[in-house]
Amino acid sequence: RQSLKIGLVPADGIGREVIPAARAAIEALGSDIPKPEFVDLLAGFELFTRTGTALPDETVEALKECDCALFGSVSSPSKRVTGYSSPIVALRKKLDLYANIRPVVSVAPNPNDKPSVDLIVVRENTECLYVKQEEIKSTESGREARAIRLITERASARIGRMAFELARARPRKHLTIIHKSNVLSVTDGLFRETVRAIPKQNPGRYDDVTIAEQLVDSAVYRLFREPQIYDVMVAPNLYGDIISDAAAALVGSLGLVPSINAGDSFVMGEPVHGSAPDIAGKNIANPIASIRSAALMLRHLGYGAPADRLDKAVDQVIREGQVLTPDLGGKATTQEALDAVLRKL
Ligand code: NAD
Ligand code: K
Ligand code: MN
Repeated sequence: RQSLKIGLVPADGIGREVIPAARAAIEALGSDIPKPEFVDLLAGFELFTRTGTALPDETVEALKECDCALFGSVSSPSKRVTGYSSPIVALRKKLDLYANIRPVVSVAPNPNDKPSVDLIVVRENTECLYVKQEEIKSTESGREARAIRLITERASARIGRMAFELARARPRKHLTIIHKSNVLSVTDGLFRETVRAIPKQNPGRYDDVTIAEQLVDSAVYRLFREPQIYDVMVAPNLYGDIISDAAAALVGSLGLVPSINAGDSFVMGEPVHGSAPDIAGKNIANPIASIRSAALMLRHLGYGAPADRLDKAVDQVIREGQVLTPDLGGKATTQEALDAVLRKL
């Protein structure tokens, strides 16, 4: 590659503060990566309120021309708004980004120590309740709402393979399958059974991977009590969403946790957090989740060394504890936290 075409979709709220920070961090990598060429793209609820579309076709088409992308966050209202639908949920489907990979890692106090939390949530990214097929009707006893929860063998198998591949590449090689098939024996039963069948379909490949499974509620409980038992966790969409926010609390802030939305031919980095309306516009959002998302994206594309450089710079800033944003107990602005990372680079 001569250059790296990177689509930038900051979208709403603090997305507009943290995605420019990630861009600056990528630029600071210099000749470690092919020359980045950024493409600014629109999406989001604010765009919807101005123009009536949350995800313009031009944005989707432009992304298809990019090598990779970074997405910020959208402000999806909790009340139904006619004509609006979350652009990030739509983008994951349109670009077939079927895996949401969310490493949650604490920074060890000493560079030679092991982090106390070091796990990856592998979240299925296209189905489950996020197919958003909901309906409501009036009955004699009041309104009744239902939703379809779709679990397919195809999507469960591909997310399962992704999880096994990640597990076998890690030192501990341990995979936990998260489900609730004691109650949802048909849907979660299919997810569990499909993931479990993967080693048999790939004889020898996953012999070193140890497999555990856990009901989602007790998994959250154990996550808080003994996070060190987890290595790679694979889950249907909604459970994966919830577990990763919960795990973020263990490492200090949602503002630290990155992700990539990955498919077979495209990758989009994205901080796990949302648009944080409570702090938006104040220049105090933590840019680290987005900088780490850029690192994950680069690593996924094969640029492991520059990705490590970014991660090391971030770790140093956290460890030194001098320039931290308020979510981590500090007083730094987004720009000051970014500058601290850039200095380490
Ligand atoms: P949120 O993740 O936006 O915020 C939760 C809490 O964490 C808030 O107190 C916020 O200030 C804090 N926080 C989050 N990111 C931070 C950062 N980088 N630095 C410092 N503090 C940070 O979740 P929410 O408040 O439940 O949702 C707000 C909006 O975001 C909603 O409209 C929701 O739909 C949307 N959302 C979008 C995405 C996405 O874009 N993929 C994900 C989650 C939520
Ligand atoms: K986000
Ligand atoms: Mn979430």
